[in-house]
Amino acid sequence: MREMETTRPRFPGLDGMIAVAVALALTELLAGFTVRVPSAIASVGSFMVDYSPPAAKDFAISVFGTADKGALAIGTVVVALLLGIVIGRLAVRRFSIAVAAFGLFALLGVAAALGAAGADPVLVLVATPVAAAAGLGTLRMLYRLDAEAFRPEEPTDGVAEDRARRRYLLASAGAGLGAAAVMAVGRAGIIRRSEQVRVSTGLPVSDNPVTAPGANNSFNLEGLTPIVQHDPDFYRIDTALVVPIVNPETWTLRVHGMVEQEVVLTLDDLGDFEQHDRYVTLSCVSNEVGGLLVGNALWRGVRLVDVIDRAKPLDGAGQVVPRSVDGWTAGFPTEAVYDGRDPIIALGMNGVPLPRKHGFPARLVVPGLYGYVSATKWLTEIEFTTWDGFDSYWVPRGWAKEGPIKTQSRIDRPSNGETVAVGSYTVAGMAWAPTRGISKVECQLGEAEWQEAVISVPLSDDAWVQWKVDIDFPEGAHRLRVRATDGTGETQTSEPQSPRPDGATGWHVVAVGAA
Ligand SMILES: Nc1nc2c(c(=O)[nH]1)N[C@H]1C(S)=C(S)[C@@H](COP(=O)(O)O)O[C@H]1N2
Ligand SMILES: [Mo]
Repeated sequence: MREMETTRPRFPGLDGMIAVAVALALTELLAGFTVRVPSAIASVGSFMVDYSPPAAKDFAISVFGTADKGALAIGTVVVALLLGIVIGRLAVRRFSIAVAAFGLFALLGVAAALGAAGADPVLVLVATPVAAAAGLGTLRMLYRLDAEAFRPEEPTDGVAEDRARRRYLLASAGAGLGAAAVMAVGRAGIIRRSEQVRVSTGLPVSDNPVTAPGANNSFNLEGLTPIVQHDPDFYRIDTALVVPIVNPETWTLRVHGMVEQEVVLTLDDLGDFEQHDRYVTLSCVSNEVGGLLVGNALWRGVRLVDVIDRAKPLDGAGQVVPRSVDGWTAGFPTEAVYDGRDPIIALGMNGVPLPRKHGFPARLVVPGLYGYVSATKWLTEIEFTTWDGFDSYWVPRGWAKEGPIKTQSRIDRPSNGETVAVGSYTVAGMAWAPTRGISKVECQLGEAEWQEAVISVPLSDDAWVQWKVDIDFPEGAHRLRVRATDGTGETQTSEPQSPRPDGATGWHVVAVGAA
């Protein structure tokens, strides 16, 4: 039994794991220095997402939801480390297995990285194999020290063995911790660089949007949502488990498909178009009645129609399909470009270039349509096709093909379950019906008469409003509800419906105690 172990390493799995960590950390470090080498973790992560079964992906999205998608990066690292354990154990017998595995890692890394926007092929071709070679070298070294440390047949006074073990411990711990530190430095570099690049693009920055009259909290009430929401308070929803880092210098927007003239524009080209500022409220179709997946911002950018006029869509091109750098698609009727809602390709949000999580360098904002059919972030393509010719990302997953935003209202204060003092209390909240505007908001305590609320000066018909109304609360437990009427005179339906397939309906109700 003992003889069979001879000079084999005792912890080949651990050795393999550390070796993989070293290789990954090196690619991450390089990616931290230059945007021209994409992060291997991000590339492999997106690769896994692209090639995982849709059900698994939907599951991950529903689990992680709006949470920070650092989860996928961590998941990718964990999977890679587990693979490292397998490689380490297999390669004990034949080192060529490790060579093949790391070679494959390099090949996949190169393939994934070259697919990423803004990658420099030469740098990628050099960097990835170097990282793989470093991983292999680490494995070879650890195997040797490992085997020496636990050589069973050595007649020993204990001293040499102790020294060998210490050497192995130092080498493995050093390589492992070193890899973790290098990876952290790389990550931090990636994030810092992408921020620098974003801020230095010289993209149009609007005059201070929050000084516009009524642009903030018109009523100055505690607990009431501000009218203009700033990142990071602005909700975030997307399928991007790793937030894409787009290099604005190499980014392009291609308008193609059923058009007379294919058009390719750089960010500078877009900067040459006339810039427009629009307050538009964006809502997620998944927003429950009373939910927080809705927000309002000042978007600055180029009118979609100005860009599309250059391409000249053909007759029958009934659908606009905006696609992101990571392949996500929305889809909406071409009519929406011309019917007066005037969608924009936004480059700025609230006076600064689009934050990365909200689609840097460009996204679509189409007033009156839920985000899932319209608001493509990290936009890179606009394709024209027929209405029936394509179903965008969420449509085959059980959501409606058309997604007009429904009129909604929400009570912000008091919050559900809150107890207020007996007597008069100012109830307040938000209401929205993008493109139609809000004409009336009413509140009802129990079965009492509906009371009309005061509405803030609307920033536009596309933007939500704040509302408030003083209500007299007698002692006891109450039910308080709200309903809004849009600019066409239609009151939101009281009929409750869940978000799937085309947006929740019903009146927001909160339970309030008065004492
Ligand atoms: N590239 C991309 N764009 C996307 C999505 C996405 O998953 N990927 N999700 C859409 C959905 S469902 C919504 S509600 C809005 C949310 O935009 P926000 O995160 O800026 O609030 O983005 C839309 N744009
Ligand atoms: Mo959404």
